[in-house]
Amino acid sequence: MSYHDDYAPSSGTRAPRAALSSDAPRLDLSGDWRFRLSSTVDVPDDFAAPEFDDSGWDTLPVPSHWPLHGYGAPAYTNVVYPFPVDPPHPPERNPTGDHRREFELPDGWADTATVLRFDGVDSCARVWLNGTELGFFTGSRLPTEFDVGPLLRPGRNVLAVRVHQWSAASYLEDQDMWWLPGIFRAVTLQRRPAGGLDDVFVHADYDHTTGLGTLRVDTPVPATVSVPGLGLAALPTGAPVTVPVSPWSAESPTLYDATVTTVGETVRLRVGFRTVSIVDGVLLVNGEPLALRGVNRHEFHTEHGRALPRGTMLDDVLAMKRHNINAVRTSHYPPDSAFLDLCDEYGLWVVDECDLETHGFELVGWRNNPSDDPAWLASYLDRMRRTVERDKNHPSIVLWSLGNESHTGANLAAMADWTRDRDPSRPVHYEGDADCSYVDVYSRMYASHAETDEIGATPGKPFVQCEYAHAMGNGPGGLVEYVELFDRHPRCAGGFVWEWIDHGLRHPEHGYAYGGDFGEPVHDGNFVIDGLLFPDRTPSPGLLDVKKVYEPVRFAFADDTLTVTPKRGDLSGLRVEWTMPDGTTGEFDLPAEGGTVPLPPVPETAEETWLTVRAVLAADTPWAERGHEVAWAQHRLCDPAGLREHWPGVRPSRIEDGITFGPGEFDRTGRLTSFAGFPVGTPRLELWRAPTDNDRLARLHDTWTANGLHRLTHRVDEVVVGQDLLARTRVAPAGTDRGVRVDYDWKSLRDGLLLAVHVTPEGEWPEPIATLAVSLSLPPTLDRVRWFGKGPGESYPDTGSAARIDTFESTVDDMQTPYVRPQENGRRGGVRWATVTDPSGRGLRITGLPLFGLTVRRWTPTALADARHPTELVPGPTVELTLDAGHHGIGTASCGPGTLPDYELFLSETEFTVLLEPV
Ligand code: IPT
Repeated sequence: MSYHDDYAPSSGTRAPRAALSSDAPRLDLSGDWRFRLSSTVDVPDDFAAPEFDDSGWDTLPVPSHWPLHGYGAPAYTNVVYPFPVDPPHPPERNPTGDHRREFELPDGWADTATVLRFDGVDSCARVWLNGTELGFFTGSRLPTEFDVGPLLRPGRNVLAVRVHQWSAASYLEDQDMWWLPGIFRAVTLQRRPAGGLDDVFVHADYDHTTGLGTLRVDTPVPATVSVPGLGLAALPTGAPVTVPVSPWSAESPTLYDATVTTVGETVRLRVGFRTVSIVDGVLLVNGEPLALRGVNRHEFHTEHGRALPRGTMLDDVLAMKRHNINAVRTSHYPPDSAFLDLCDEYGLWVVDECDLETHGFELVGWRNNPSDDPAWLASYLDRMRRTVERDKNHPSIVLWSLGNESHTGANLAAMADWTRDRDPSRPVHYEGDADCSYVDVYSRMYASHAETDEIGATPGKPFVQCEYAHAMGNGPGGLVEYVELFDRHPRCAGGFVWEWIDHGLRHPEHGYAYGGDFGEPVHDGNFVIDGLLFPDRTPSPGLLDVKKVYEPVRFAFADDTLTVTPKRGDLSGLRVEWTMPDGTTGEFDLPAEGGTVPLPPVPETAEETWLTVRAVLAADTPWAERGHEVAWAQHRLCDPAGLREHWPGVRPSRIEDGITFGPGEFDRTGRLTSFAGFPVGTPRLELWRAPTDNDRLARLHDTWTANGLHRLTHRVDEVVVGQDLLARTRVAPAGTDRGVRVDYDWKSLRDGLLLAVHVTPEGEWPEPIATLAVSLSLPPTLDRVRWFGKGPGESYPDTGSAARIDTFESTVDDMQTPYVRPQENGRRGGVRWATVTDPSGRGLRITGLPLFGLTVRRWTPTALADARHPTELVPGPTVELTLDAGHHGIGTASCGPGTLPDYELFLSETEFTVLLEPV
């Protein structure tokens, strides 16, 4: 057995310790390294010799993943291991990257203790300095240090690192993400001064009953601690001191700068005081119930994979704060420490998860799962120790998580025991411990609403949904109802949406790649595209919905009053203002704890009028500027009777080869051929949509295609030309006797034509349909859209919390949501009226009686369904206008529950009416 197929996690490494910001000199070894890739481990290791000639090698930036720099290719699998399950053996084809880096030792560094630190290498590395082997290590997202002082020499030094993509440790790293080997986090040399400080453990508790904080800093050698902001100077470490403090919370992340000093070294810390506790099954911080409104975050960058630029980490934190997200689960490994520093600084509750997942064993019935095999115990403990020791000083971390999807077993229990012993101040989380025999909180993933409700109502340990609301493609649906349950049940500490960002790798042909796009023989397709951010970090509609449902403010309207209450924190940093559609605005004066205020006067108007109330930042904060909208709500002030009058104006009349009726021209069979002078395709019934990921993975799509919804045929049975024009049709797919009677009843109204569509099912339709709509083809120049309804973004029956009612303007092209895998998207719900016009302003106006869903696109649902990437969507010769009376909800059945019963759509006898007028 050699090191890469051994159970042992490492050799020659130092004991894990806290990530510290020290005044001891350090040398960053990032930059261009020499690189050579081999396809097996079986290559001579002579390259480690300082005199080895690497002039024929390539250059590779470090940190990086070599498959993202043209060596081999990335591969994506979720659960399945991309190699035979035969632990601890990695596959024989084991891409091996040899890395070499020469560096000059800074003056004065020779003959002093020095540590070589790797913050992350995927997955197994063997290291030499100046030709002497230091050892090897595994644990891709965990830090490793070696003592190298005696090996350093003045002037030129040569570091050689051999990295294997696969190792025994790969069995412990089966997270749902791209397989991306490489030295992907920093490599540094850190001088260790004599009398230095190797480790620090900060204990900073807060007693909410007294307002006092207790600080104790433990150090392995005598040291002193100073916290100028608390008037503490040069106190000995190891002894507690109690002083009045402001506590740390995600809403108000007060940090105190501190220094810890020994004779040889000073370490800078940022201390946050908070106490995590569990009382009567409720998870508390500083005595307040914790309301985790979280997301799962993988480290991902479309070009750099998990080698994240610093700026990207800040972008993530700012985007989370701006979208009312207050918690992160670091799925499924500790992130770069710099990210945790940002969580401390900006305020996010963190569940810090160990780098562990053995999910692929599920596919072999969990046989030989490492979690219960003593051979792996040392590796499990090693991973947890490296997690906790590195991250123990972050106030943002409120739970330790043992890992993800590794079933259960004694090794996990041992990790939990060790953790509790080392750090009793934070509860332990692990979703796989179903009966909570070794964890402190009950955790589930994708529990349905009904189950969440039931768990919430049953006494027990605090309940966390470590994953819920799978944000794959269009969706997630059902968010509002989840958050209502979290708000309702004290036992529910909240949850973490799966997941933060689509892992779409930039690709020259496809735009963004997902599984299979690099020719992987085994892969899981676009299951890696399930984030709230698109791969380039633009927010998806799902993130905007999350922002709405995670709002920290509640608005409740009564007849002529509004009650505003904080859901988290208080209102002190917010200004609550109102606007009317006519532009009048005002401000409410509210105390920090909230209150009730009278509504502004109702304007005199016959139009439907909505009052919009917004809570915005009253002053700049570190994460957003003054005026940033935190929460909002709308209230209808005037609801006009609607358009009910019907007066016969012109009558339809037969002409030579068709029928003319007001602005409409019809063929002899009653099919609309032009409207207001524009050639159009007649309205035709639609029952299908291009499947969303949720539809596909729930097999709802299979039901729809089996039922032929995507291949309806249309037959005209009768045309009646009288006062009105009535075309009676039957719509049905081939091969079945089920069908739909559809009567298109055209009447003259105002300048236009009122179309009433009567739908009557024939035969049994027991399964849901995708939509109930009519589509018309318009000339491609009609691409300007204005509407009064929900917007500006898309909404479906169970999504679109972020959409508000207003008048919006856009274009057909801008109304498409660019899901990485094309699917149904871009519908605007609750539309009262819309105009679709050409650049000169001519076109048609559609008025709903009362409301409709509006979709416009340059391709058919079939083209949308067939495309695997947006680059395959080619504009067709028409603009397809779809007016719907309903859609089946979106749900989250790609992983989790489907559409809630309230949002299901079944075919039943229906009539829906729109008025078409020329513009
Ligand atoms: C769950 C995983 O924990 C997560 O990593 C991700 O794969 C997610 O599914 C789906 O995207 S596990 C699943 C079996 C519930």
